[in-house]
Amino acid sequence: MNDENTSKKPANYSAEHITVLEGLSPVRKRPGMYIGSTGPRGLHQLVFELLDNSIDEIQAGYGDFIELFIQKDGGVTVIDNGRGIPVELHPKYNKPALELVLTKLHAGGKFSKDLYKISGGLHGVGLSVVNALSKELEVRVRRDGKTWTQKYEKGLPVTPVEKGLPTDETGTVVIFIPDETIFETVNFEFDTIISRARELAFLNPGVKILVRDERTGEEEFFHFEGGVASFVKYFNEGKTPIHEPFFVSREKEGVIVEIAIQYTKSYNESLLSYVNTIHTIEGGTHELGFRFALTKAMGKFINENLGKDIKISYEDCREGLTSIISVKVPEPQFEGQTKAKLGNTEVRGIVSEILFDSLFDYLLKNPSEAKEIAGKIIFSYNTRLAARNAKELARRKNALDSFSLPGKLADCSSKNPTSTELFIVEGDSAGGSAKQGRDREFQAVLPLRGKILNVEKSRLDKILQNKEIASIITSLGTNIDDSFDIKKLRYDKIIIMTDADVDGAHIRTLLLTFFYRHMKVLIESGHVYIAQPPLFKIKLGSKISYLHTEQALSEFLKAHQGAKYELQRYKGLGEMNPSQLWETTMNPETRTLCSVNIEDAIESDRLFNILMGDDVSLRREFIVKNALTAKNIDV
Ligand code: 0RA
Repeated sequence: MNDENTSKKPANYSAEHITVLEGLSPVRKRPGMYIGSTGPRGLHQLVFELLDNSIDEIQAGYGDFIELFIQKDGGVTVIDNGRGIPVELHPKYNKPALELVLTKLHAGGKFSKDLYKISGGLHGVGLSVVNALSKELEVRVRRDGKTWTQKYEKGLPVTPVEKGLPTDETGTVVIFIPDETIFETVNFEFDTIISRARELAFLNPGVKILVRDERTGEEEFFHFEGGVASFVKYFNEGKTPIHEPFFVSREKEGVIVEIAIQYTKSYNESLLSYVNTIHTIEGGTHELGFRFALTKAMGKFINENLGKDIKISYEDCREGLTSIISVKVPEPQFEGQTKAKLGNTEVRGIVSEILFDSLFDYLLKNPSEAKEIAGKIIFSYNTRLAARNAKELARRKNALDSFSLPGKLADCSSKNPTSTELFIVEGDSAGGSAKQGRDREFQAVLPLRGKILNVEKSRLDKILQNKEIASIITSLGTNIDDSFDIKKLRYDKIIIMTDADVDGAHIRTLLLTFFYRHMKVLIESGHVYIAQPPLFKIKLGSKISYLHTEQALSEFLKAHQGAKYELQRYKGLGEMNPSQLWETTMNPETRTLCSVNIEDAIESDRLFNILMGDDVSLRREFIVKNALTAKNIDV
């Protein structure tokens, strides 16, 4: 960065600082390019350009007031008490600087790139653009003890720069009448002009602006020492604020940041952001920094100073919030549809740092205000969470109610809910055997993935979000909790079929607990069963027997002492082929089923809590002990 590229203008400013690019014919050819349109907006843009020029001069530290008159003849006069536009001859062009400023695009040292410039104007082409689009324009400069005047028509000088009466004041006067051959309308609106004047007065504290409509005698005067803090109060008129505005004005790395915040009892959020006094309706990096810092400061205060432990988001901070953000950036990059979005990435961090520090400090130093604001935010947070939960529940229940059955369900042909059975089978391979071995007329099979085991550490409400559990609920058709309806049950028997090992016991516990907590009636009305696959297959000659317990095995061996036999121990359902599975576990003629009663389920629930606990050895012990303790009730 060179010396000139700072926030101060060179003290000695004269004609040679002015760089000249081109004449004004492009402006008259394509006015829309320079002022947006030739409609009412474009017309008023002429006035705004002049206001911006005078504001820039005052912001540079010269002068303090602007007077604006809408004349009876349809013209407008803008007066300021700045230094006055330089009038010296430019050495290269041999013309007064004043004339160059008015007749050349981009002419105007205060706007050339290497000098710091903060202006909402059209990159400094403002005055010459106004001149180009005016039927008549007169400029008067008071400077160096003298008065200087020059007149133009459609951008061309019709008089030289003329020296007038001596004066000890300084400043610039521009009087213009818009060219009605360019504009669709040349009628200036008082309201449009005063609202921009008011906005500029808020954004440039200290500047005094008088606006008078000579056509009607109406007059408004704006002067706000409070800057954006005054703006926020003005904006909140008619609402009920809950505290005096928070306000910060600081500079960092050449960027000036001014922010005012005031919460009201209204439900709406209003956020106005400005870059170099341009209203950035599309937001940008300054707004991002603002949102981030507001949320962070409020979150830190709520958690560290109010003893909460919550994670708020900007959404929670919006209700009743009115904020004005004004930043002044040396070289703004505007993006977006209407070029009304700030793109400079560095601004995000600058704004957020300044706001976070000052806002957190404010909260600490103003405890009663802080409590009011924080209370509002915590309330919003709770409301948002409750709404989200309700929505999630509704969504979940809807999904569970849905008519579409899970893809993994191999349903039975019969739709008679008093004679059908659903086998809930652990693992895809056992599921495959069960599907092949079943009687598809009345037996349905729903295989569960081992994934269900991973939920052991989850809370039960999390388990409800488990895909496997969801497929059970839709298969049964009953829904859960308050929405449970036994009349919608699609099967008579719900049969849990798991391996006779620790994992099998675990998954069974989980399922029983789930039924107990969310479908209690299903158990109470005796619809839930546990399949009893055999532990052993024993072959004596050509005779095959299946045994379910160790005890049965030793009795069998005692009874057939000395005989030659082949023994197979089943480690899982998957080791049986479909016909064996049918024969031993699924065929109602030969199988053993264990009916689950409410006590079993209560025990499962207790077990579940232990399984959820952190004591690994206790957990292990319980699983092993309870793996096969279900009472055998023949059905
Ligand atoms: C160029 C250079 C200087 C001031 C201005 C332009 C200037 C322009 C306008 C437009 C409306 N009011 C204005 N006031 C000043 C700096 C002159 C110096 O260094 O003395």
